[in-house]
Amino acid sequence: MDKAKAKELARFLVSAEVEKREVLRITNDHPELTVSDAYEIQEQLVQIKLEEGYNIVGPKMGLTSQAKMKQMNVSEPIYGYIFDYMVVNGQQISMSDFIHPKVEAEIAFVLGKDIEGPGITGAQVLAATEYVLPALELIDSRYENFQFTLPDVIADNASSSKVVFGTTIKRPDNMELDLVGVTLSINGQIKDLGAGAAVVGHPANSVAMLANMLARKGLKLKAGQVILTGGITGAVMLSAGDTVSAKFDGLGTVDFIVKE
Ligand code: 0L1
Ligand code: MG
Repeated sequence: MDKAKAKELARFLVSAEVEKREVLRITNDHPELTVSDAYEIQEQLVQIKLEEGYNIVGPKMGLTSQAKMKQMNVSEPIYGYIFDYMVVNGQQISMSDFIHPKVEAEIAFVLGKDIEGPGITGAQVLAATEYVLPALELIDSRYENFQFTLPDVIADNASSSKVVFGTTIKRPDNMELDLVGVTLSINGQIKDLGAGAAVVGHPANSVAMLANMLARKGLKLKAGQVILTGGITGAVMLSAGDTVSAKFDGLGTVDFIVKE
């Protein structure tokens, strides 16, 4: 795709994010957009954020559950990026910072050394991991009614919006992360639950797939980055007044409240 066009579409999506305004899918006007074009738009979006002075906290994986992959008719997850301005300080978010947020419970990885694909395995990821921690990711598609095609959502930085990290950190050595159970409750009611295995069989597999996908672009995972591996639970819509709490076996809880 023409670089100028990719930049124009990235600017369109950034302005929708900044103005918290839902927009029509970019594939409405550009039905020819491929997945590769979409990643070029995402790269331009990342470049805009970096030029604005924001920093990358780490990449994230999306569409890692069988259900989401089936729904989007894909066999591979997608990736996007979490920036420093997306990290919630404290335990409160405001509806006015979003268009139509949803929350999903995830396990995040922090690597102790760089990992470069291709051919990376989950076992190699675990050996290179410094620690894991629980997280609640807030996704907020910029598209009308949270509906999109695969190129749309990739261009839109995989719906990334905010993230609330938990404070429990654990080395993964003695944990079976695929067996870690998670409940996601809103206002005291369990809305969804799952186990780490919901994330492409094991959250470390998700990081390995990410390393291998980035390698196609000549990129690698870097030590110190915080990597979101994908939803263990489904994504649940939020409303003002909600109290959100996720319990992770062996990894504590992550809580926040939703203000107007
Ligand atoms: O983090 C995610 O899994 C989001 C991926 C994009 C699809 C969505 O917005 O549900
Ligand atoms: Mg996610």
